[in-house]
Amino acid sequence: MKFVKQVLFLSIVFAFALQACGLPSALTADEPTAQPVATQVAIATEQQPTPVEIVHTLIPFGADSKDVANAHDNEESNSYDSKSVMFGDDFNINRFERPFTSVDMAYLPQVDIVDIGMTEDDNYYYVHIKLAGVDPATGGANGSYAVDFDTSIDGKAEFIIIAQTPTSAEWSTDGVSIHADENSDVGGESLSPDNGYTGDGFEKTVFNAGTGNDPDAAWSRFVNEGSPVVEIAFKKAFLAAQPKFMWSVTASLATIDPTKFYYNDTYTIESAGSPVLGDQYPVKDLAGVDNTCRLPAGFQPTGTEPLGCHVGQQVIEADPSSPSTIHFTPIFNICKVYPALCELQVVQPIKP
Ligand SMILES: [Ca+2]
Ligand SMILES: [Ca+2]
Ligand SMILES: [Ca+2]
Ligand SMILES: [Ca+2]
Repeated sequence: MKFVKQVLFLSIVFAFALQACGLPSALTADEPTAQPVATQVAIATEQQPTPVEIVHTLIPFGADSKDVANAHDNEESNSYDSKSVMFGDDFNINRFERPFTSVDMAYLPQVDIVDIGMTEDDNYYYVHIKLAGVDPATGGANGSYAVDFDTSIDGKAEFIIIAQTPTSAEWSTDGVSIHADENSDVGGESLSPDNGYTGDGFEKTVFNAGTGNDPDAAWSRFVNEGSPVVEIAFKKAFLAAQPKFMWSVTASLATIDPTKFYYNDTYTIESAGSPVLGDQYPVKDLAGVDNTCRLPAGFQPTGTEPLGCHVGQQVIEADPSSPSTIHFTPIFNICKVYPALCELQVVQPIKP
């Protein structure tokens, strides 16, 4: 009991010392003591991190960059009146073609991917995402646009870059973030739906709107000259140790949550609904989403890469009838293979 009283007394002293901080010295002359004041300073330091000014030194250029790969995605702009799709949506292999609102199946051209491509120059990879149209209300690309990188080439991505509502025709880091799956649990056990997925997806945010060790790591812009195109630039230096990967693109009207990105693990086929006429029609909780097959960068595909796009006459798509046969590399620690990527650290930006 005596101990409790002492603690209570010390707590009162401490609370009073905090309150007394801003008072005139005459009123605080008798107040104790050194230790509570020291504690107070520590708390104040913790709550108010020193803001860091973002200074860019390398800005993407984009023009004259050379082709890495490109592909076409299903387009719904000529057939959306049917409020359904025939191709490009297969829940079992995490492929989606549903640029429609939930249940009503109203068309959302700003998240209907038509073509994707990657180019490169000395400093950056550039991902080009051509959309079927813009948001009729704003004339813009009001969605989340993401590119995910499968550096172990097993169908499971190791990190993702998300560009949220890119508005500027100039390159900007605003709304651009990078998230890594350090503990290798994206996608669960296999490409098949995991019943009751409990992983944390891409849990490690390594870049956010230009904050961090490298403020020039990732950028986006929205160009609408003839066709609406979202572009995402990513510094090549981070993959220099092993510049070989597969990549794909996702567009979503809802903000993409990097911890819940493999939708066939985080939704059930019943809750997701489907744009294909049948038992699960129409689209339900998983609405306004489009994604693409995977393209190679830095190597010639062998034809066995999971979820690969068709290349010329060669079919390199995984067999959708047996996705359970595709199992992921057991442990692929992105932060060990590409340490520079994970050494990016998100810090508090200066408030305008
Ligand atoms: Ca698609
Ligand atoms: Ca599409
Ligand atoms: Ca899975
Ligand atoms: Ca994870």
